[in-house]
Amino acid sequence: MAENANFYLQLQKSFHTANSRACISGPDFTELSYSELDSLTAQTANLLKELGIRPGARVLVQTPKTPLAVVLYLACLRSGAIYVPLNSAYTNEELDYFIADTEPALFVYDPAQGEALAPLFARHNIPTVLELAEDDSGSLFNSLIDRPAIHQTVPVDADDIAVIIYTSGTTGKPKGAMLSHGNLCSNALSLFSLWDWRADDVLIHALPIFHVHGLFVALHLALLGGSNMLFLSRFNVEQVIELIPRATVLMGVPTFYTRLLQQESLTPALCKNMRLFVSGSAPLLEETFNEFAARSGHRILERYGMSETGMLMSNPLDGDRVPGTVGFALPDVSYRVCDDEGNELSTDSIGTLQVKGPNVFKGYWRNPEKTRQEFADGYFITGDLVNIDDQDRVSIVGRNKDLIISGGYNVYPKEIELVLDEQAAVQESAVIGVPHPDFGEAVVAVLVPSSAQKPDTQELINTLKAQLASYKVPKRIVIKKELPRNTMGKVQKNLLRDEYAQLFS
Ligand code: MCA
Ligand code: AMP
Repeated sequence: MAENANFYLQLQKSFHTANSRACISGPDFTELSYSELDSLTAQTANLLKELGIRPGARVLVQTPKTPLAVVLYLACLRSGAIYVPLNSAYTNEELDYFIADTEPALFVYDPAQGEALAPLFARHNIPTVLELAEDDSGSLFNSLIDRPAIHQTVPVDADDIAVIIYTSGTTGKPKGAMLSHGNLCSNALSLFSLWDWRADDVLIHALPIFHVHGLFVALHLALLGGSNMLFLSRFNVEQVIELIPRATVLMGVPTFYTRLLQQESLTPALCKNMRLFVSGSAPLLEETFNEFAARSGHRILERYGMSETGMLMSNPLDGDRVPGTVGFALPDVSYRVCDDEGNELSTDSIGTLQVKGPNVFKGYWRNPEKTRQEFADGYFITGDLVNIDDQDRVSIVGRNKDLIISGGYNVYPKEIELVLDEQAAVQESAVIGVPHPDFGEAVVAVLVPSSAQKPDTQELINTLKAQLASYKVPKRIVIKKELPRNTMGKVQKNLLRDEYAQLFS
């Protein structure tokens, strides 16, 4: 019989070694040791079993970031259930789609949202719902009492799905990227070795745990190391400054670093125990890299990845970290660069990056058509435009997809344009990203009104806020008589981006 490829078993090796060492520490809760974490995941996995959550069943999760939320994720791995984390900013409209698409056996939610969720619970037949509040209280916690703290981790194949991460798309509807136990394990082990992770590393964990960066890269490395995490429910720059002297590693999106740079207390002396600052999820500006090096004494390590693939490229731990580049392919990642027709180019040309490796996902949930479209000859088409130098160092120079990255969150313009175009006051819209000093890029909507009367932009913002997560809502709406178009009739967003490039400067 094939070996049990459950990723939890890989993590559990370090849990046993770390034993009474602190795993999760934080300002708002009692410290959790590795042996306590292991027992709690066993109790939770036993609960899932009693609730009839079978391997392959979906567990949909939209909760605050707490220690028990980490336990729930690990318990899903242990049970062979498919964990589906959702951004806590998603509105009911967005949730409705995720519930219908995943047909969850269990939905774990924040009781603070309970009343608002009632219509959704009435509309969908979800077999079990449980609460998980920001202080870890609620029916999930209450249901664990008296559950046995021993659980036989469910056997899975490396290709069995562990997690579905939703990512939006150019057509507007989010798609669920299916990541297997093998995907998670290979990527975590690669990074663990590449970044020379140590048991005595102390990680400041200030990222959300519903995306790849916080859930996989940060959490997995700390757990594999049996290391201590200083766990914050969200990024708070003052708290991070306070924690830096006790920590060795911080992982963040570029906004973390631009906000840290605004703190006078950021000095080489403050950062003397740190060994690694990692940035990813969005481009890190060269000026941020340089300023941070001067102010902290550390050269940020920038790496690049995607929800569908986990991490793909990384600047070196030892050796030159070059600003504006994302470094080299991880050892088990192979790639090619192609033109728009899919013809392979020599690596010194600019083209779309395509990748292959044990980290590449198994396809989109219930969407074989989309999966087929995004692969070519076994390579996943990233949609990122790259340039690779003669040393094999990769720079992301653009995107072949209409995507805005705001504070590390991906925003697909189409999703917002669809809502705007439905409004009576709007004839047509174009949503673009423009440079923003805090979020890197900010969402801006350019509108052509349907009548001579100017639309009430605040009303439009309120309409958008009711339907879309707040980070997707434009930071500014501008009105124009018409949108620039090329001879094919396509809106020339590049011209709009140029026109409004200074909007936030
Ligand atoms: C919050 N707001 C935002 C964002 N975050 N608006 C645009 N972009 C954002 N990222 C909204 C809030 O809803 C609020 O709106 C207003 O902006 C002010 O919020 P603020 O308090 O400043 O925000 P915050 O709570 O401090 O959050 C900013 C943040 C956060 C710390 C940058 O967005 C964050 O943690 N981002 C990390 C995202 C991440 O983990 N990405 C990894 C994806 P209002 O006032 O109207 O309510 S994984 C990935 O991309 C790949 C695989 C990879 O390579 O890692
Ligand atoms: P997601 O869809 O959330 O997985 O976001 C993945 C996308 O984020 C990639 O396709 C890139 O466009 C972008 N990305 C991630 N890391 C970086 C980086 N270091 N530099 C530039 N873009 C990045």
